[in-house]
Amino acid sequence: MRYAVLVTGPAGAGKSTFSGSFMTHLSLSRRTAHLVNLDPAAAAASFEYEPAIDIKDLISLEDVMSELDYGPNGGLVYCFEYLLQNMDWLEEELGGFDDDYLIIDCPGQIELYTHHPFLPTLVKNLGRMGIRTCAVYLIESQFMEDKYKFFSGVLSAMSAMVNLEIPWINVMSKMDLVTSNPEDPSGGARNGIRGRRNIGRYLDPDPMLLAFPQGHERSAPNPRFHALNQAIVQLIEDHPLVSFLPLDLTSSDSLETVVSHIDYTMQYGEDEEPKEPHDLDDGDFQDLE
Ligand SMILES: Nc1nc2c(ncn2[C@@H]2O[C@H](COP(=O)(O)OP(=O)(O)OP(=O)(O)O)[C@@H](O)[C@H]2O)c(=O)[nH]1
Ligand SMILES: [Mg+2]
Repeated sequence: MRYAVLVTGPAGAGKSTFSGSFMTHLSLSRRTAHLVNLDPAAAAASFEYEPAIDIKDLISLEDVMSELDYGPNGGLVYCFEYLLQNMDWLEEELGGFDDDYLIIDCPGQIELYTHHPFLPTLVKNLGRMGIRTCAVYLIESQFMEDKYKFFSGVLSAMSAMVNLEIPWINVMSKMDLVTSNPEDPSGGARNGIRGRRNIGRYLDPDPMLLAFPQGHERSAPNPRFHALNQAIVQLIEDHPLVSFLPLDLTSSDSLETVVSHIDYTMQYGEDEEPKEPHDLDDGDFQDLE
């Protein structure tokens, strides 16, 4: 059985950094993993590990921009469309990896997750090749700075989830930036991020955070926005899938927890049959006779 983890999320969420730490974690656990880079704009220096498969071997943003005169955003869309038309390239590259674990580092363009057909097509192709795939969606702890930023993060995660329809884990990355000092009277506000005593409300969202506009808790909210906010609150309340696992890369326990959730979500190793005695050659019992 082959497994693939799509590491997704908005720009700068920490996808490449997490992919590197994930690789290290698996190799320390004596598991073989390969890094796949799907970001045609990624600088070689951004990888802790050399990617085993790299979209830049097929097409790079730099070439598209210089040769076709595209700007950076149009150029990226061109690269993804080019990859979609050349899925056989990816299939061939992936063909060499049996029984392995692929960590697929995705680009950070938000349109890839909300409406572009690139990832759904990729996921379909992986499924057809018998690769069990799950997605990890990272948003960074700065999203907890205020509730509006936070809910835009939640909604982007939900939008990506409905676009992909595969097993899914949301992760709140860069938790090392959140102060751990409960005595800190600013509650972490010095860093612009809430302290740990408040983060429970964010990791397991309390939809009522959105029910009143900021700074207007006591005054009557604009009825039209109030109705919209209530509808969003209801949606999030009815949708038990949107909660976040905290990820602090300075703690190996934290990484371990995220990896075990990924394994569980993908049912990693469940198909490996335990070796029953009757599966063994007769020769194996010689010493017992
Ligand atoms: N403090 C802290 N910084 C981090 C962490 N993870 C990543 N960063 C920093 O955040 C920035 C972006 O990290 P990347 O891993 O490149 O993020 P990315 O999601 O791959 O970015 P794009 O590919 O450009 O979308 C870098 O400056 C990292 O050093 C983390 O766990 N803690
Ligand atoms: Mg990256």
